[in-house]
Amino acid sequence: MNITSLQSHILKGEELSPGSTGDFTWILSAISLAAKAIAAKVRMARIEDVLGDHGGSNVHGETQQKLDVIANDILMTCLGNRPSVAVVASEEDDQPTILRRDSEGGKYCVVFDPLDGSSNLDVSVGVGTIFSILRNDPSIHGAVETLCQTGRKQVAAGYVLYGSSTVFVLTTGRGVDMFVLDSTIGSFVLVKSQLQVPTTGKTYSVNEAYRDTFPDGFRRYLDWAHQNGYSSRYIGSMVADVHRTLLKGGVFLYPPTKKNPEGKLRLMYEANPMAMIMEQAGGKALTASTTPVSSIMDIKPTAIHQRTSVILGSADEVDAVTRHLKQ
Ligand code: FBP
Repeated sequence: MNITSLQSHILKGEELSPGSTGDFTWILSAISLAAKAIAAKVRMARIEDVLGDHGGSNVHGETQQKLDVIANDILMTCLGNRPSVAVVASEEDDQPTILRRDSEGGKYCVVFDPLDGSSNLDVSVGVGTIFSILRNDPSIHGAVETLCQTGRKQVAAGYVLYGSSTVFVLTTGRGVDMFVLDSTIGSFVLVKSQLQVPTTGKTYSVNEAYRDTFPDGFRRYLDWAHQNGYSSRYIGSMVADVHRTLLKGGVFLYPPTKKNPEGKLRLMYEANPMAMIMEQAGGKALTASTTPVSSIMDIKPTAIHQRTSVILGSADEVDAVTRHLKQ
């Protein structure tokens, strides 16, 4: 039986990069270790009684779930043990954390959303971890300045979906690979390499409850989709909605709304990593927070927790949305 583990797959990838030192592989092994620990916590959450509010709120003023804090601690610990990580930033922390400075090494930085969609935990709906790996530039001293690189600068990006199975989807800029956690051997096993998103898919994914506060173009698109036999799927957990879109085709949208005129989802650790995955899989990832609509990965960030609107998925379906935005 031919089993390719995440570790061996990454090591093989390293052979393709002359001069690679293994630092990068070490970081990905930290993220996969953290993912296994978080998966176990999510699965046992109701039994171990770690569901519900933590009692505090995060920098976004959102109620923090107990598991948000647990997942954040697990990732911080696993990444903190890796000498090649200089700076980390999390959705749950107001400020980035500098782990190592200049001469202490640290070639890379990691930004992440430890538990995306955590408001769905209580009802056992799929949640996920999203991460983005960037290079550290020791000539830049400020942690925020170091991290504020466009999505095009991402060295790798991915997510872990804690759903009916635990799925790890990764890109290092050479296509998209999918792994599933085989708990009998405790390893993420390669199940699909060079994954391509279908070019079309008659499914849109958006919270239509906010429809009346969307810009006109999005409302025109939804009317057109209704008249053209589209179906709607919305879980309310970005990782789960994007994963379905990646495998089945369609489009995932989070437009500007009255409540979030610049969009709700966070650029650095939600939109950028998902955009890299989608583009590497042959899809598209755009934002309507710029005029004209542009690629999410071309946005120059100015803040760690900045938000953006999101239109991503199958190339033809993203084009169908933008056609209506331009009218
Ligand atoms: P967090 O849970 O990490 O804050 O993520 C935000 C999120 O839950 C996404 O996963 C999801 O796509 C979106 O917000 C749902 O928003 P809404 O409830 O407004 O539709």
